Amino acid sequence: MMKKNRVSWDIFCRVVDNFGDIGVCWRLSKQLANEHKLNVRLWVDDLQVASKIIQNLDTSLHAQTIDSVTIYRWEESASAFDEVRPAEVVIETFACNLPAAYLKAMTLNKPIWINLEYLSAEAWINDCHGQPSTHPQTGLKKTFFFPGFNNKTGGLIREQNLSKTRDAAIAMMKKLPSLQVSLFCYPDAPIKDLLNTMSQGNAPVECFVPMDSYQHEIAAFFGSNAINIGDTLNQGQLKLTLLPFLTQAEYDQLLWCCDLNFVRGEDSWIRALWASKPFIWQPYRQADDLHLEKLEAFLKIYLQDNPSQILAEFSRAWSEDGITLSLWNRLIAEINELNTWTTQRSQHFESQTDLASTLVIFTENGV
Ligand code: TRH
Repeated sequence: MMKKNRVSWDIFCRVVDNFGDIGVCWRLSKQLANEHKLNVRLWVDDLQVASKIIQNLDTSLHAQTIDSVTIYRWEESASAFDEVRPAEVVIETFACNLPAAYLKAMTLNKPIWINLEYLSAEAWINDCHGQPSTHPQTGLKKTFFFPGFNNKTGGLIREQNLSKTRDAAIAMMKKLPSLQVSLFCYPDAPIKDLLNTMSQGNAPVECFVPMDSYQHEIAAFFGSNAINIGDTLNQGQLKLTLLPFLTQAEYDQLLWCCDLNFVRGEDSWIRALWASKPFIWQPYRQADDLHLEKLEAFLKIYLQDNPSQILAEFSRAWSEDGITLSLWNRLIAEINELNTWTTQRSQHFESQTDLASTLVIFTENGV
């Protein structure tokens, strides 16, 4: 079959909640533009939030190019897309619903239309990945594209040079006497219980917390009414430092230099996987405890054949408010063996085709 190289791509990102939507879209956009040499336009509805992730973004501009990606403010006005010719590939991320005028214009040049879904480890996505559907109003074909942890899915976002860069950075880091931990979670996590177990645990801990929405809980734990970026607070075995919200690249480096990482949502989850260190993932809370099903699905595929149960038990405790001192002491007692395991698991998933590549392959194969 003749391969057709479709070079113009439009990616639509609606910032729903937190940073993962734009975190994922920005990483993917840069990779498609710089590794696959595609002309990528990233349409974002909230440039204010996006500026936390996209360095040097000027939130006053309608259009600007950064890292070879042209970023547009996604204006909601009915006429905003009247003059916009759809790209050859349109990626609607997380079912964000395309602008009506743009969708109408798509009926003229009939681009490849992909709906990029949220990441999940659940088995059902294997059967749903790549499934087409016909848009009722326009008759256009839309394909559902699921990121995932095996080759029946679209794969995971991973830059080409990531593992080499990580390994070089880790090789330069010296082992410190205390356990180095990074903490990025949702405010509903049992933060005080975790800090309590760290302070009473069997080993000294240095915990690094990038600024987010739970510094009040952290300050309260230390009996302080406020904690500011750069502050270091001590209690028992615990020394905690509040960091600024880091760039994505800096955050990767934090994950690489820590012995244990607490992550959440979607993008930091996978960055922790690639950091190859032990990590505890907190899924975004959903109704009817669906997030716990997502957690179990991930633990099942990530921890298969691992003789120890501690990562699974601690992960459940973190999402279900069950943190105890004995769990913490078991986790840190096994941290070296766990690091060997997580390094192997990272290598396993690195052997999978990455998401940007599977998207390009899909669009080249003429759909
Ligand atoms: O911010 P999140 O909770 O976003 C989540 C996910 O998008 C999830 O899929 C969605 O359902 C939910 O929102 C509504 O977590 P996530 O996905 O890890 O995104 C955080 C981004 O922030 C990620 O790209 C990493 C980046 N980051 C930094 O750049 N600097 C930092 O200091 C930290 C802690 C994170």
